[in-house]
Amino acid sequence: MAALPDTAAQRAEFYQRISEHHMTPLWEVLGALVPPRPSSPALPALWRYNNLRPHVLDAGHLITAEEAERRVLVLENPGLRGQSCITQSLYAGLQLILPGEVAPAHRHTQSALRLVMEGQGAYTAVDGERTRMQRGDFILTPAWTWHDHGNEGKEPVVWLDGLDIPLVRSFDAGFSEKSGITTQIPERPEGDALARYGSNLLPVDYAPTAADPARVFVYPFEKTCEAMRQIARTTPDPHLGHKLRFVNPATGASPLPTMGACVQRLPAGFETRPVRATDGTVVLCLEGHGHVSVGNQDWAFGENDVFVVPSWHALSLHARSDTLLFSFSDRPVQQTLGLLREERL
Ligand code: 1HN
Repeated sequence: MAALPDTAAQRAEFYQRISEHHMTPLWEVLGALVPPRPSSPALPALWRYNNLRPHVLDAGHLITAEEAERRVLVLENPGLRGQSCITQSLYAGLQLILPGEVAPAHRHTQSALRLVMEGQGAYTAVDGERTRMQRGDFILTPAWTWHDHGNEGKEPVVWLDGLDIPLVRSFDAGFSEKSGITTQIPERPEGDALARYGSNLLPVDYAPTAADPARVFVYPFEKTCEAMRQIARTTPDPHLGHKLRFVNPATGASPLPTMGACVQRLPAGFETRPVRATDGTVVLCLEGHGHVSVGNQDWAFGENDVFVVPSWHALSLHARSDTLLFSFSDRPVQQTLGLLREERL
């Protein structure tokens, strides 16, 4: 029942009075604070790489990687413009590095992941070890690790960055530091971390603690493809197709504490049953093409297209050809906090 006119006026006057003391009535906001189910301000959205690519390359004419520190075009959720967010907890952007350029070494408490989309010849260095970036490689920059990038090749290199920036911002726990050196001098040969920590082997005296960053920091596309090719010979799950999550091979835990990542393969013609989950998810199409439906939106998608599935929006996928998708979300945080809910419809 609506309040009587004089009651409404009295309440408004009361709200005014208490406002001076920095107080506000809970009953006016309770429903929004504690919704019966997630009702995200984030919207489903899809970014077509063919439309983005020319603008990403244009940025290369306007600013150098070194001047920008990181030359990135942020993918802003249309429901969250101005906040540098793709979901309420996650940031995503497309980074460009041109031949001969470097992006100087720095570190921050925000964790980053990268998925290489295009181009050959770039490297990234994490805490003294380089890896050459190949298309489809999944690369980690754990919190507070030194990292820099460079392009020693002949082509522009573009990758998707995912960071937990909004999450760290919600804790007001952000620190960053620029290194005195632009480019880290390699302390170990390329491939060292993968050999020591990612080959079903571990150094005999290695006992990681919860706070230690993952030592493996690259998941080569070749290895991911080989695993997916192998499991594709079995029957796909009706909701997921063939879907695996990336792990820290030394612990089996998520490679980053704040962001989980998966690879999913759908055979040509396969249509998934709808799934909804509380972890808003960013998806990148690595191979193939198809149709995606998110809530009541749907789009065709193809190679290098990126789309976002906000919390509690039903997702279903229809592969028109053999399709490989990379995705990331804040799932490990929600699992740790006991918040994750998932419904297979
Ligand atoms: C960052 O350090 C990178 O290292 C990319 O490539 C994007 C966005 C915000 C803050 C730091 C990188 C970033 C970032």
